[in-house]
Amino acid sequence: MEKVWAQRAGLGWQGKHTNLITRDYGSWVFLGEILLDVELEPDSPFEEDLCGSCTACLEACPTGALSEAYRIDAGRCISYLTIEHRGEFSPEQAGWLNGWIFGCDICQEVCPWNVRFARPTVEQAFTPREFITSFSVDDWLGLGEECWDELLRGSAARRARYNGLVRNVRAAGGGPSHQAPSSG
Ligand code: B12
Ligand code: SF4
Ligand code: SF4
Repeated sequence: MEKVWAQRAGLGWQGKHTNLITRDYGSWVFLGEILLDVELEPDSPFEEDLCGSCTACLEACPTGALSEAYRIDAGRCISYLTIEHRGEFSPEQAGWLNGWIFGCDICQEVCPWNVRFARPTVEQAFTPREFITSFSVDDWLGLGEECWDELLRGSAARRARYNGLVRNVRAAGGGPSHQAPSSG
């Protein structure tokens, strides 16, 4: 329950897309914990909800996973489907990918807190590997398991496994392509 603990530790609030949003960086942050055997003075919980009347994420989600504010239907979320789902997609699920082959950031791309405050990381380990940004659908589909193993060594993207990635590319390649919103 990292989002709940982060809110209690004063880092921010859970937005209507359910991710934790910080005032300073928006929601494109990872959450982590350090376990200590030292007594610390706790910070105050973050008590505000700064979503206000905005509903941009709810409107932008293409699958209906955010049909209700602050609640996610994980089974309809592209992130779940492309990373965690095992086995083939049903025809309905295959039509939901919107061009994404690993994870989905649509609800966070449209969030005004990210549009205004998100900053690229300076952490080298988080920068995308070059081939990922230049691969075409055919490159992905032509990638054998050995190459996949080599190229994605040490990457979180391995979580989808080789078969899952190929399944995702097939389904996403056939669907409408994703367009990032223009900034501002
Ligand atoms: C399971 C999981 C998923 C699932 C479900 C997502 C979800 N929103 O629940 C799937 C696979 C869909 C997913 C997707 C993504 N995830 Co994820 N995921 C997790 C994980 C491993 C566990 C979350 C969880 O289920 N916790 C347990 C439940 C019980 O907690 P909870 O949902 O917060 O619910 C509590 C309250 O919110 C409240 N509550 C919840 N529902 C309701 C309903 C009612 C009626 C009420 C009263 C209360 C209530 O009560 C609960 C108990 O206090 C966390 C890491 C972690 N260990 O916490 C990352 C985590 C949440 N994921 C993260 C990320 C980055 C993503 C993606 C952006 C990845 C991507 N690019 O594709 C997407 C975003 C999708 C989205 N819109 O949320 C980050 C979020 C960072 C942030 N700023 O918040 C986390 C924290 C990982 C990390 N360490 O950085 N994820
Ligand atoms: S990550 Fe994508 S599919 Fe999941 S809730 Fe956000 S916009 Fe919807
Ligand atoms: S898009 Fe709007 S409603 Fe959704 S989390 Fe961001 S501020 Fe909140």
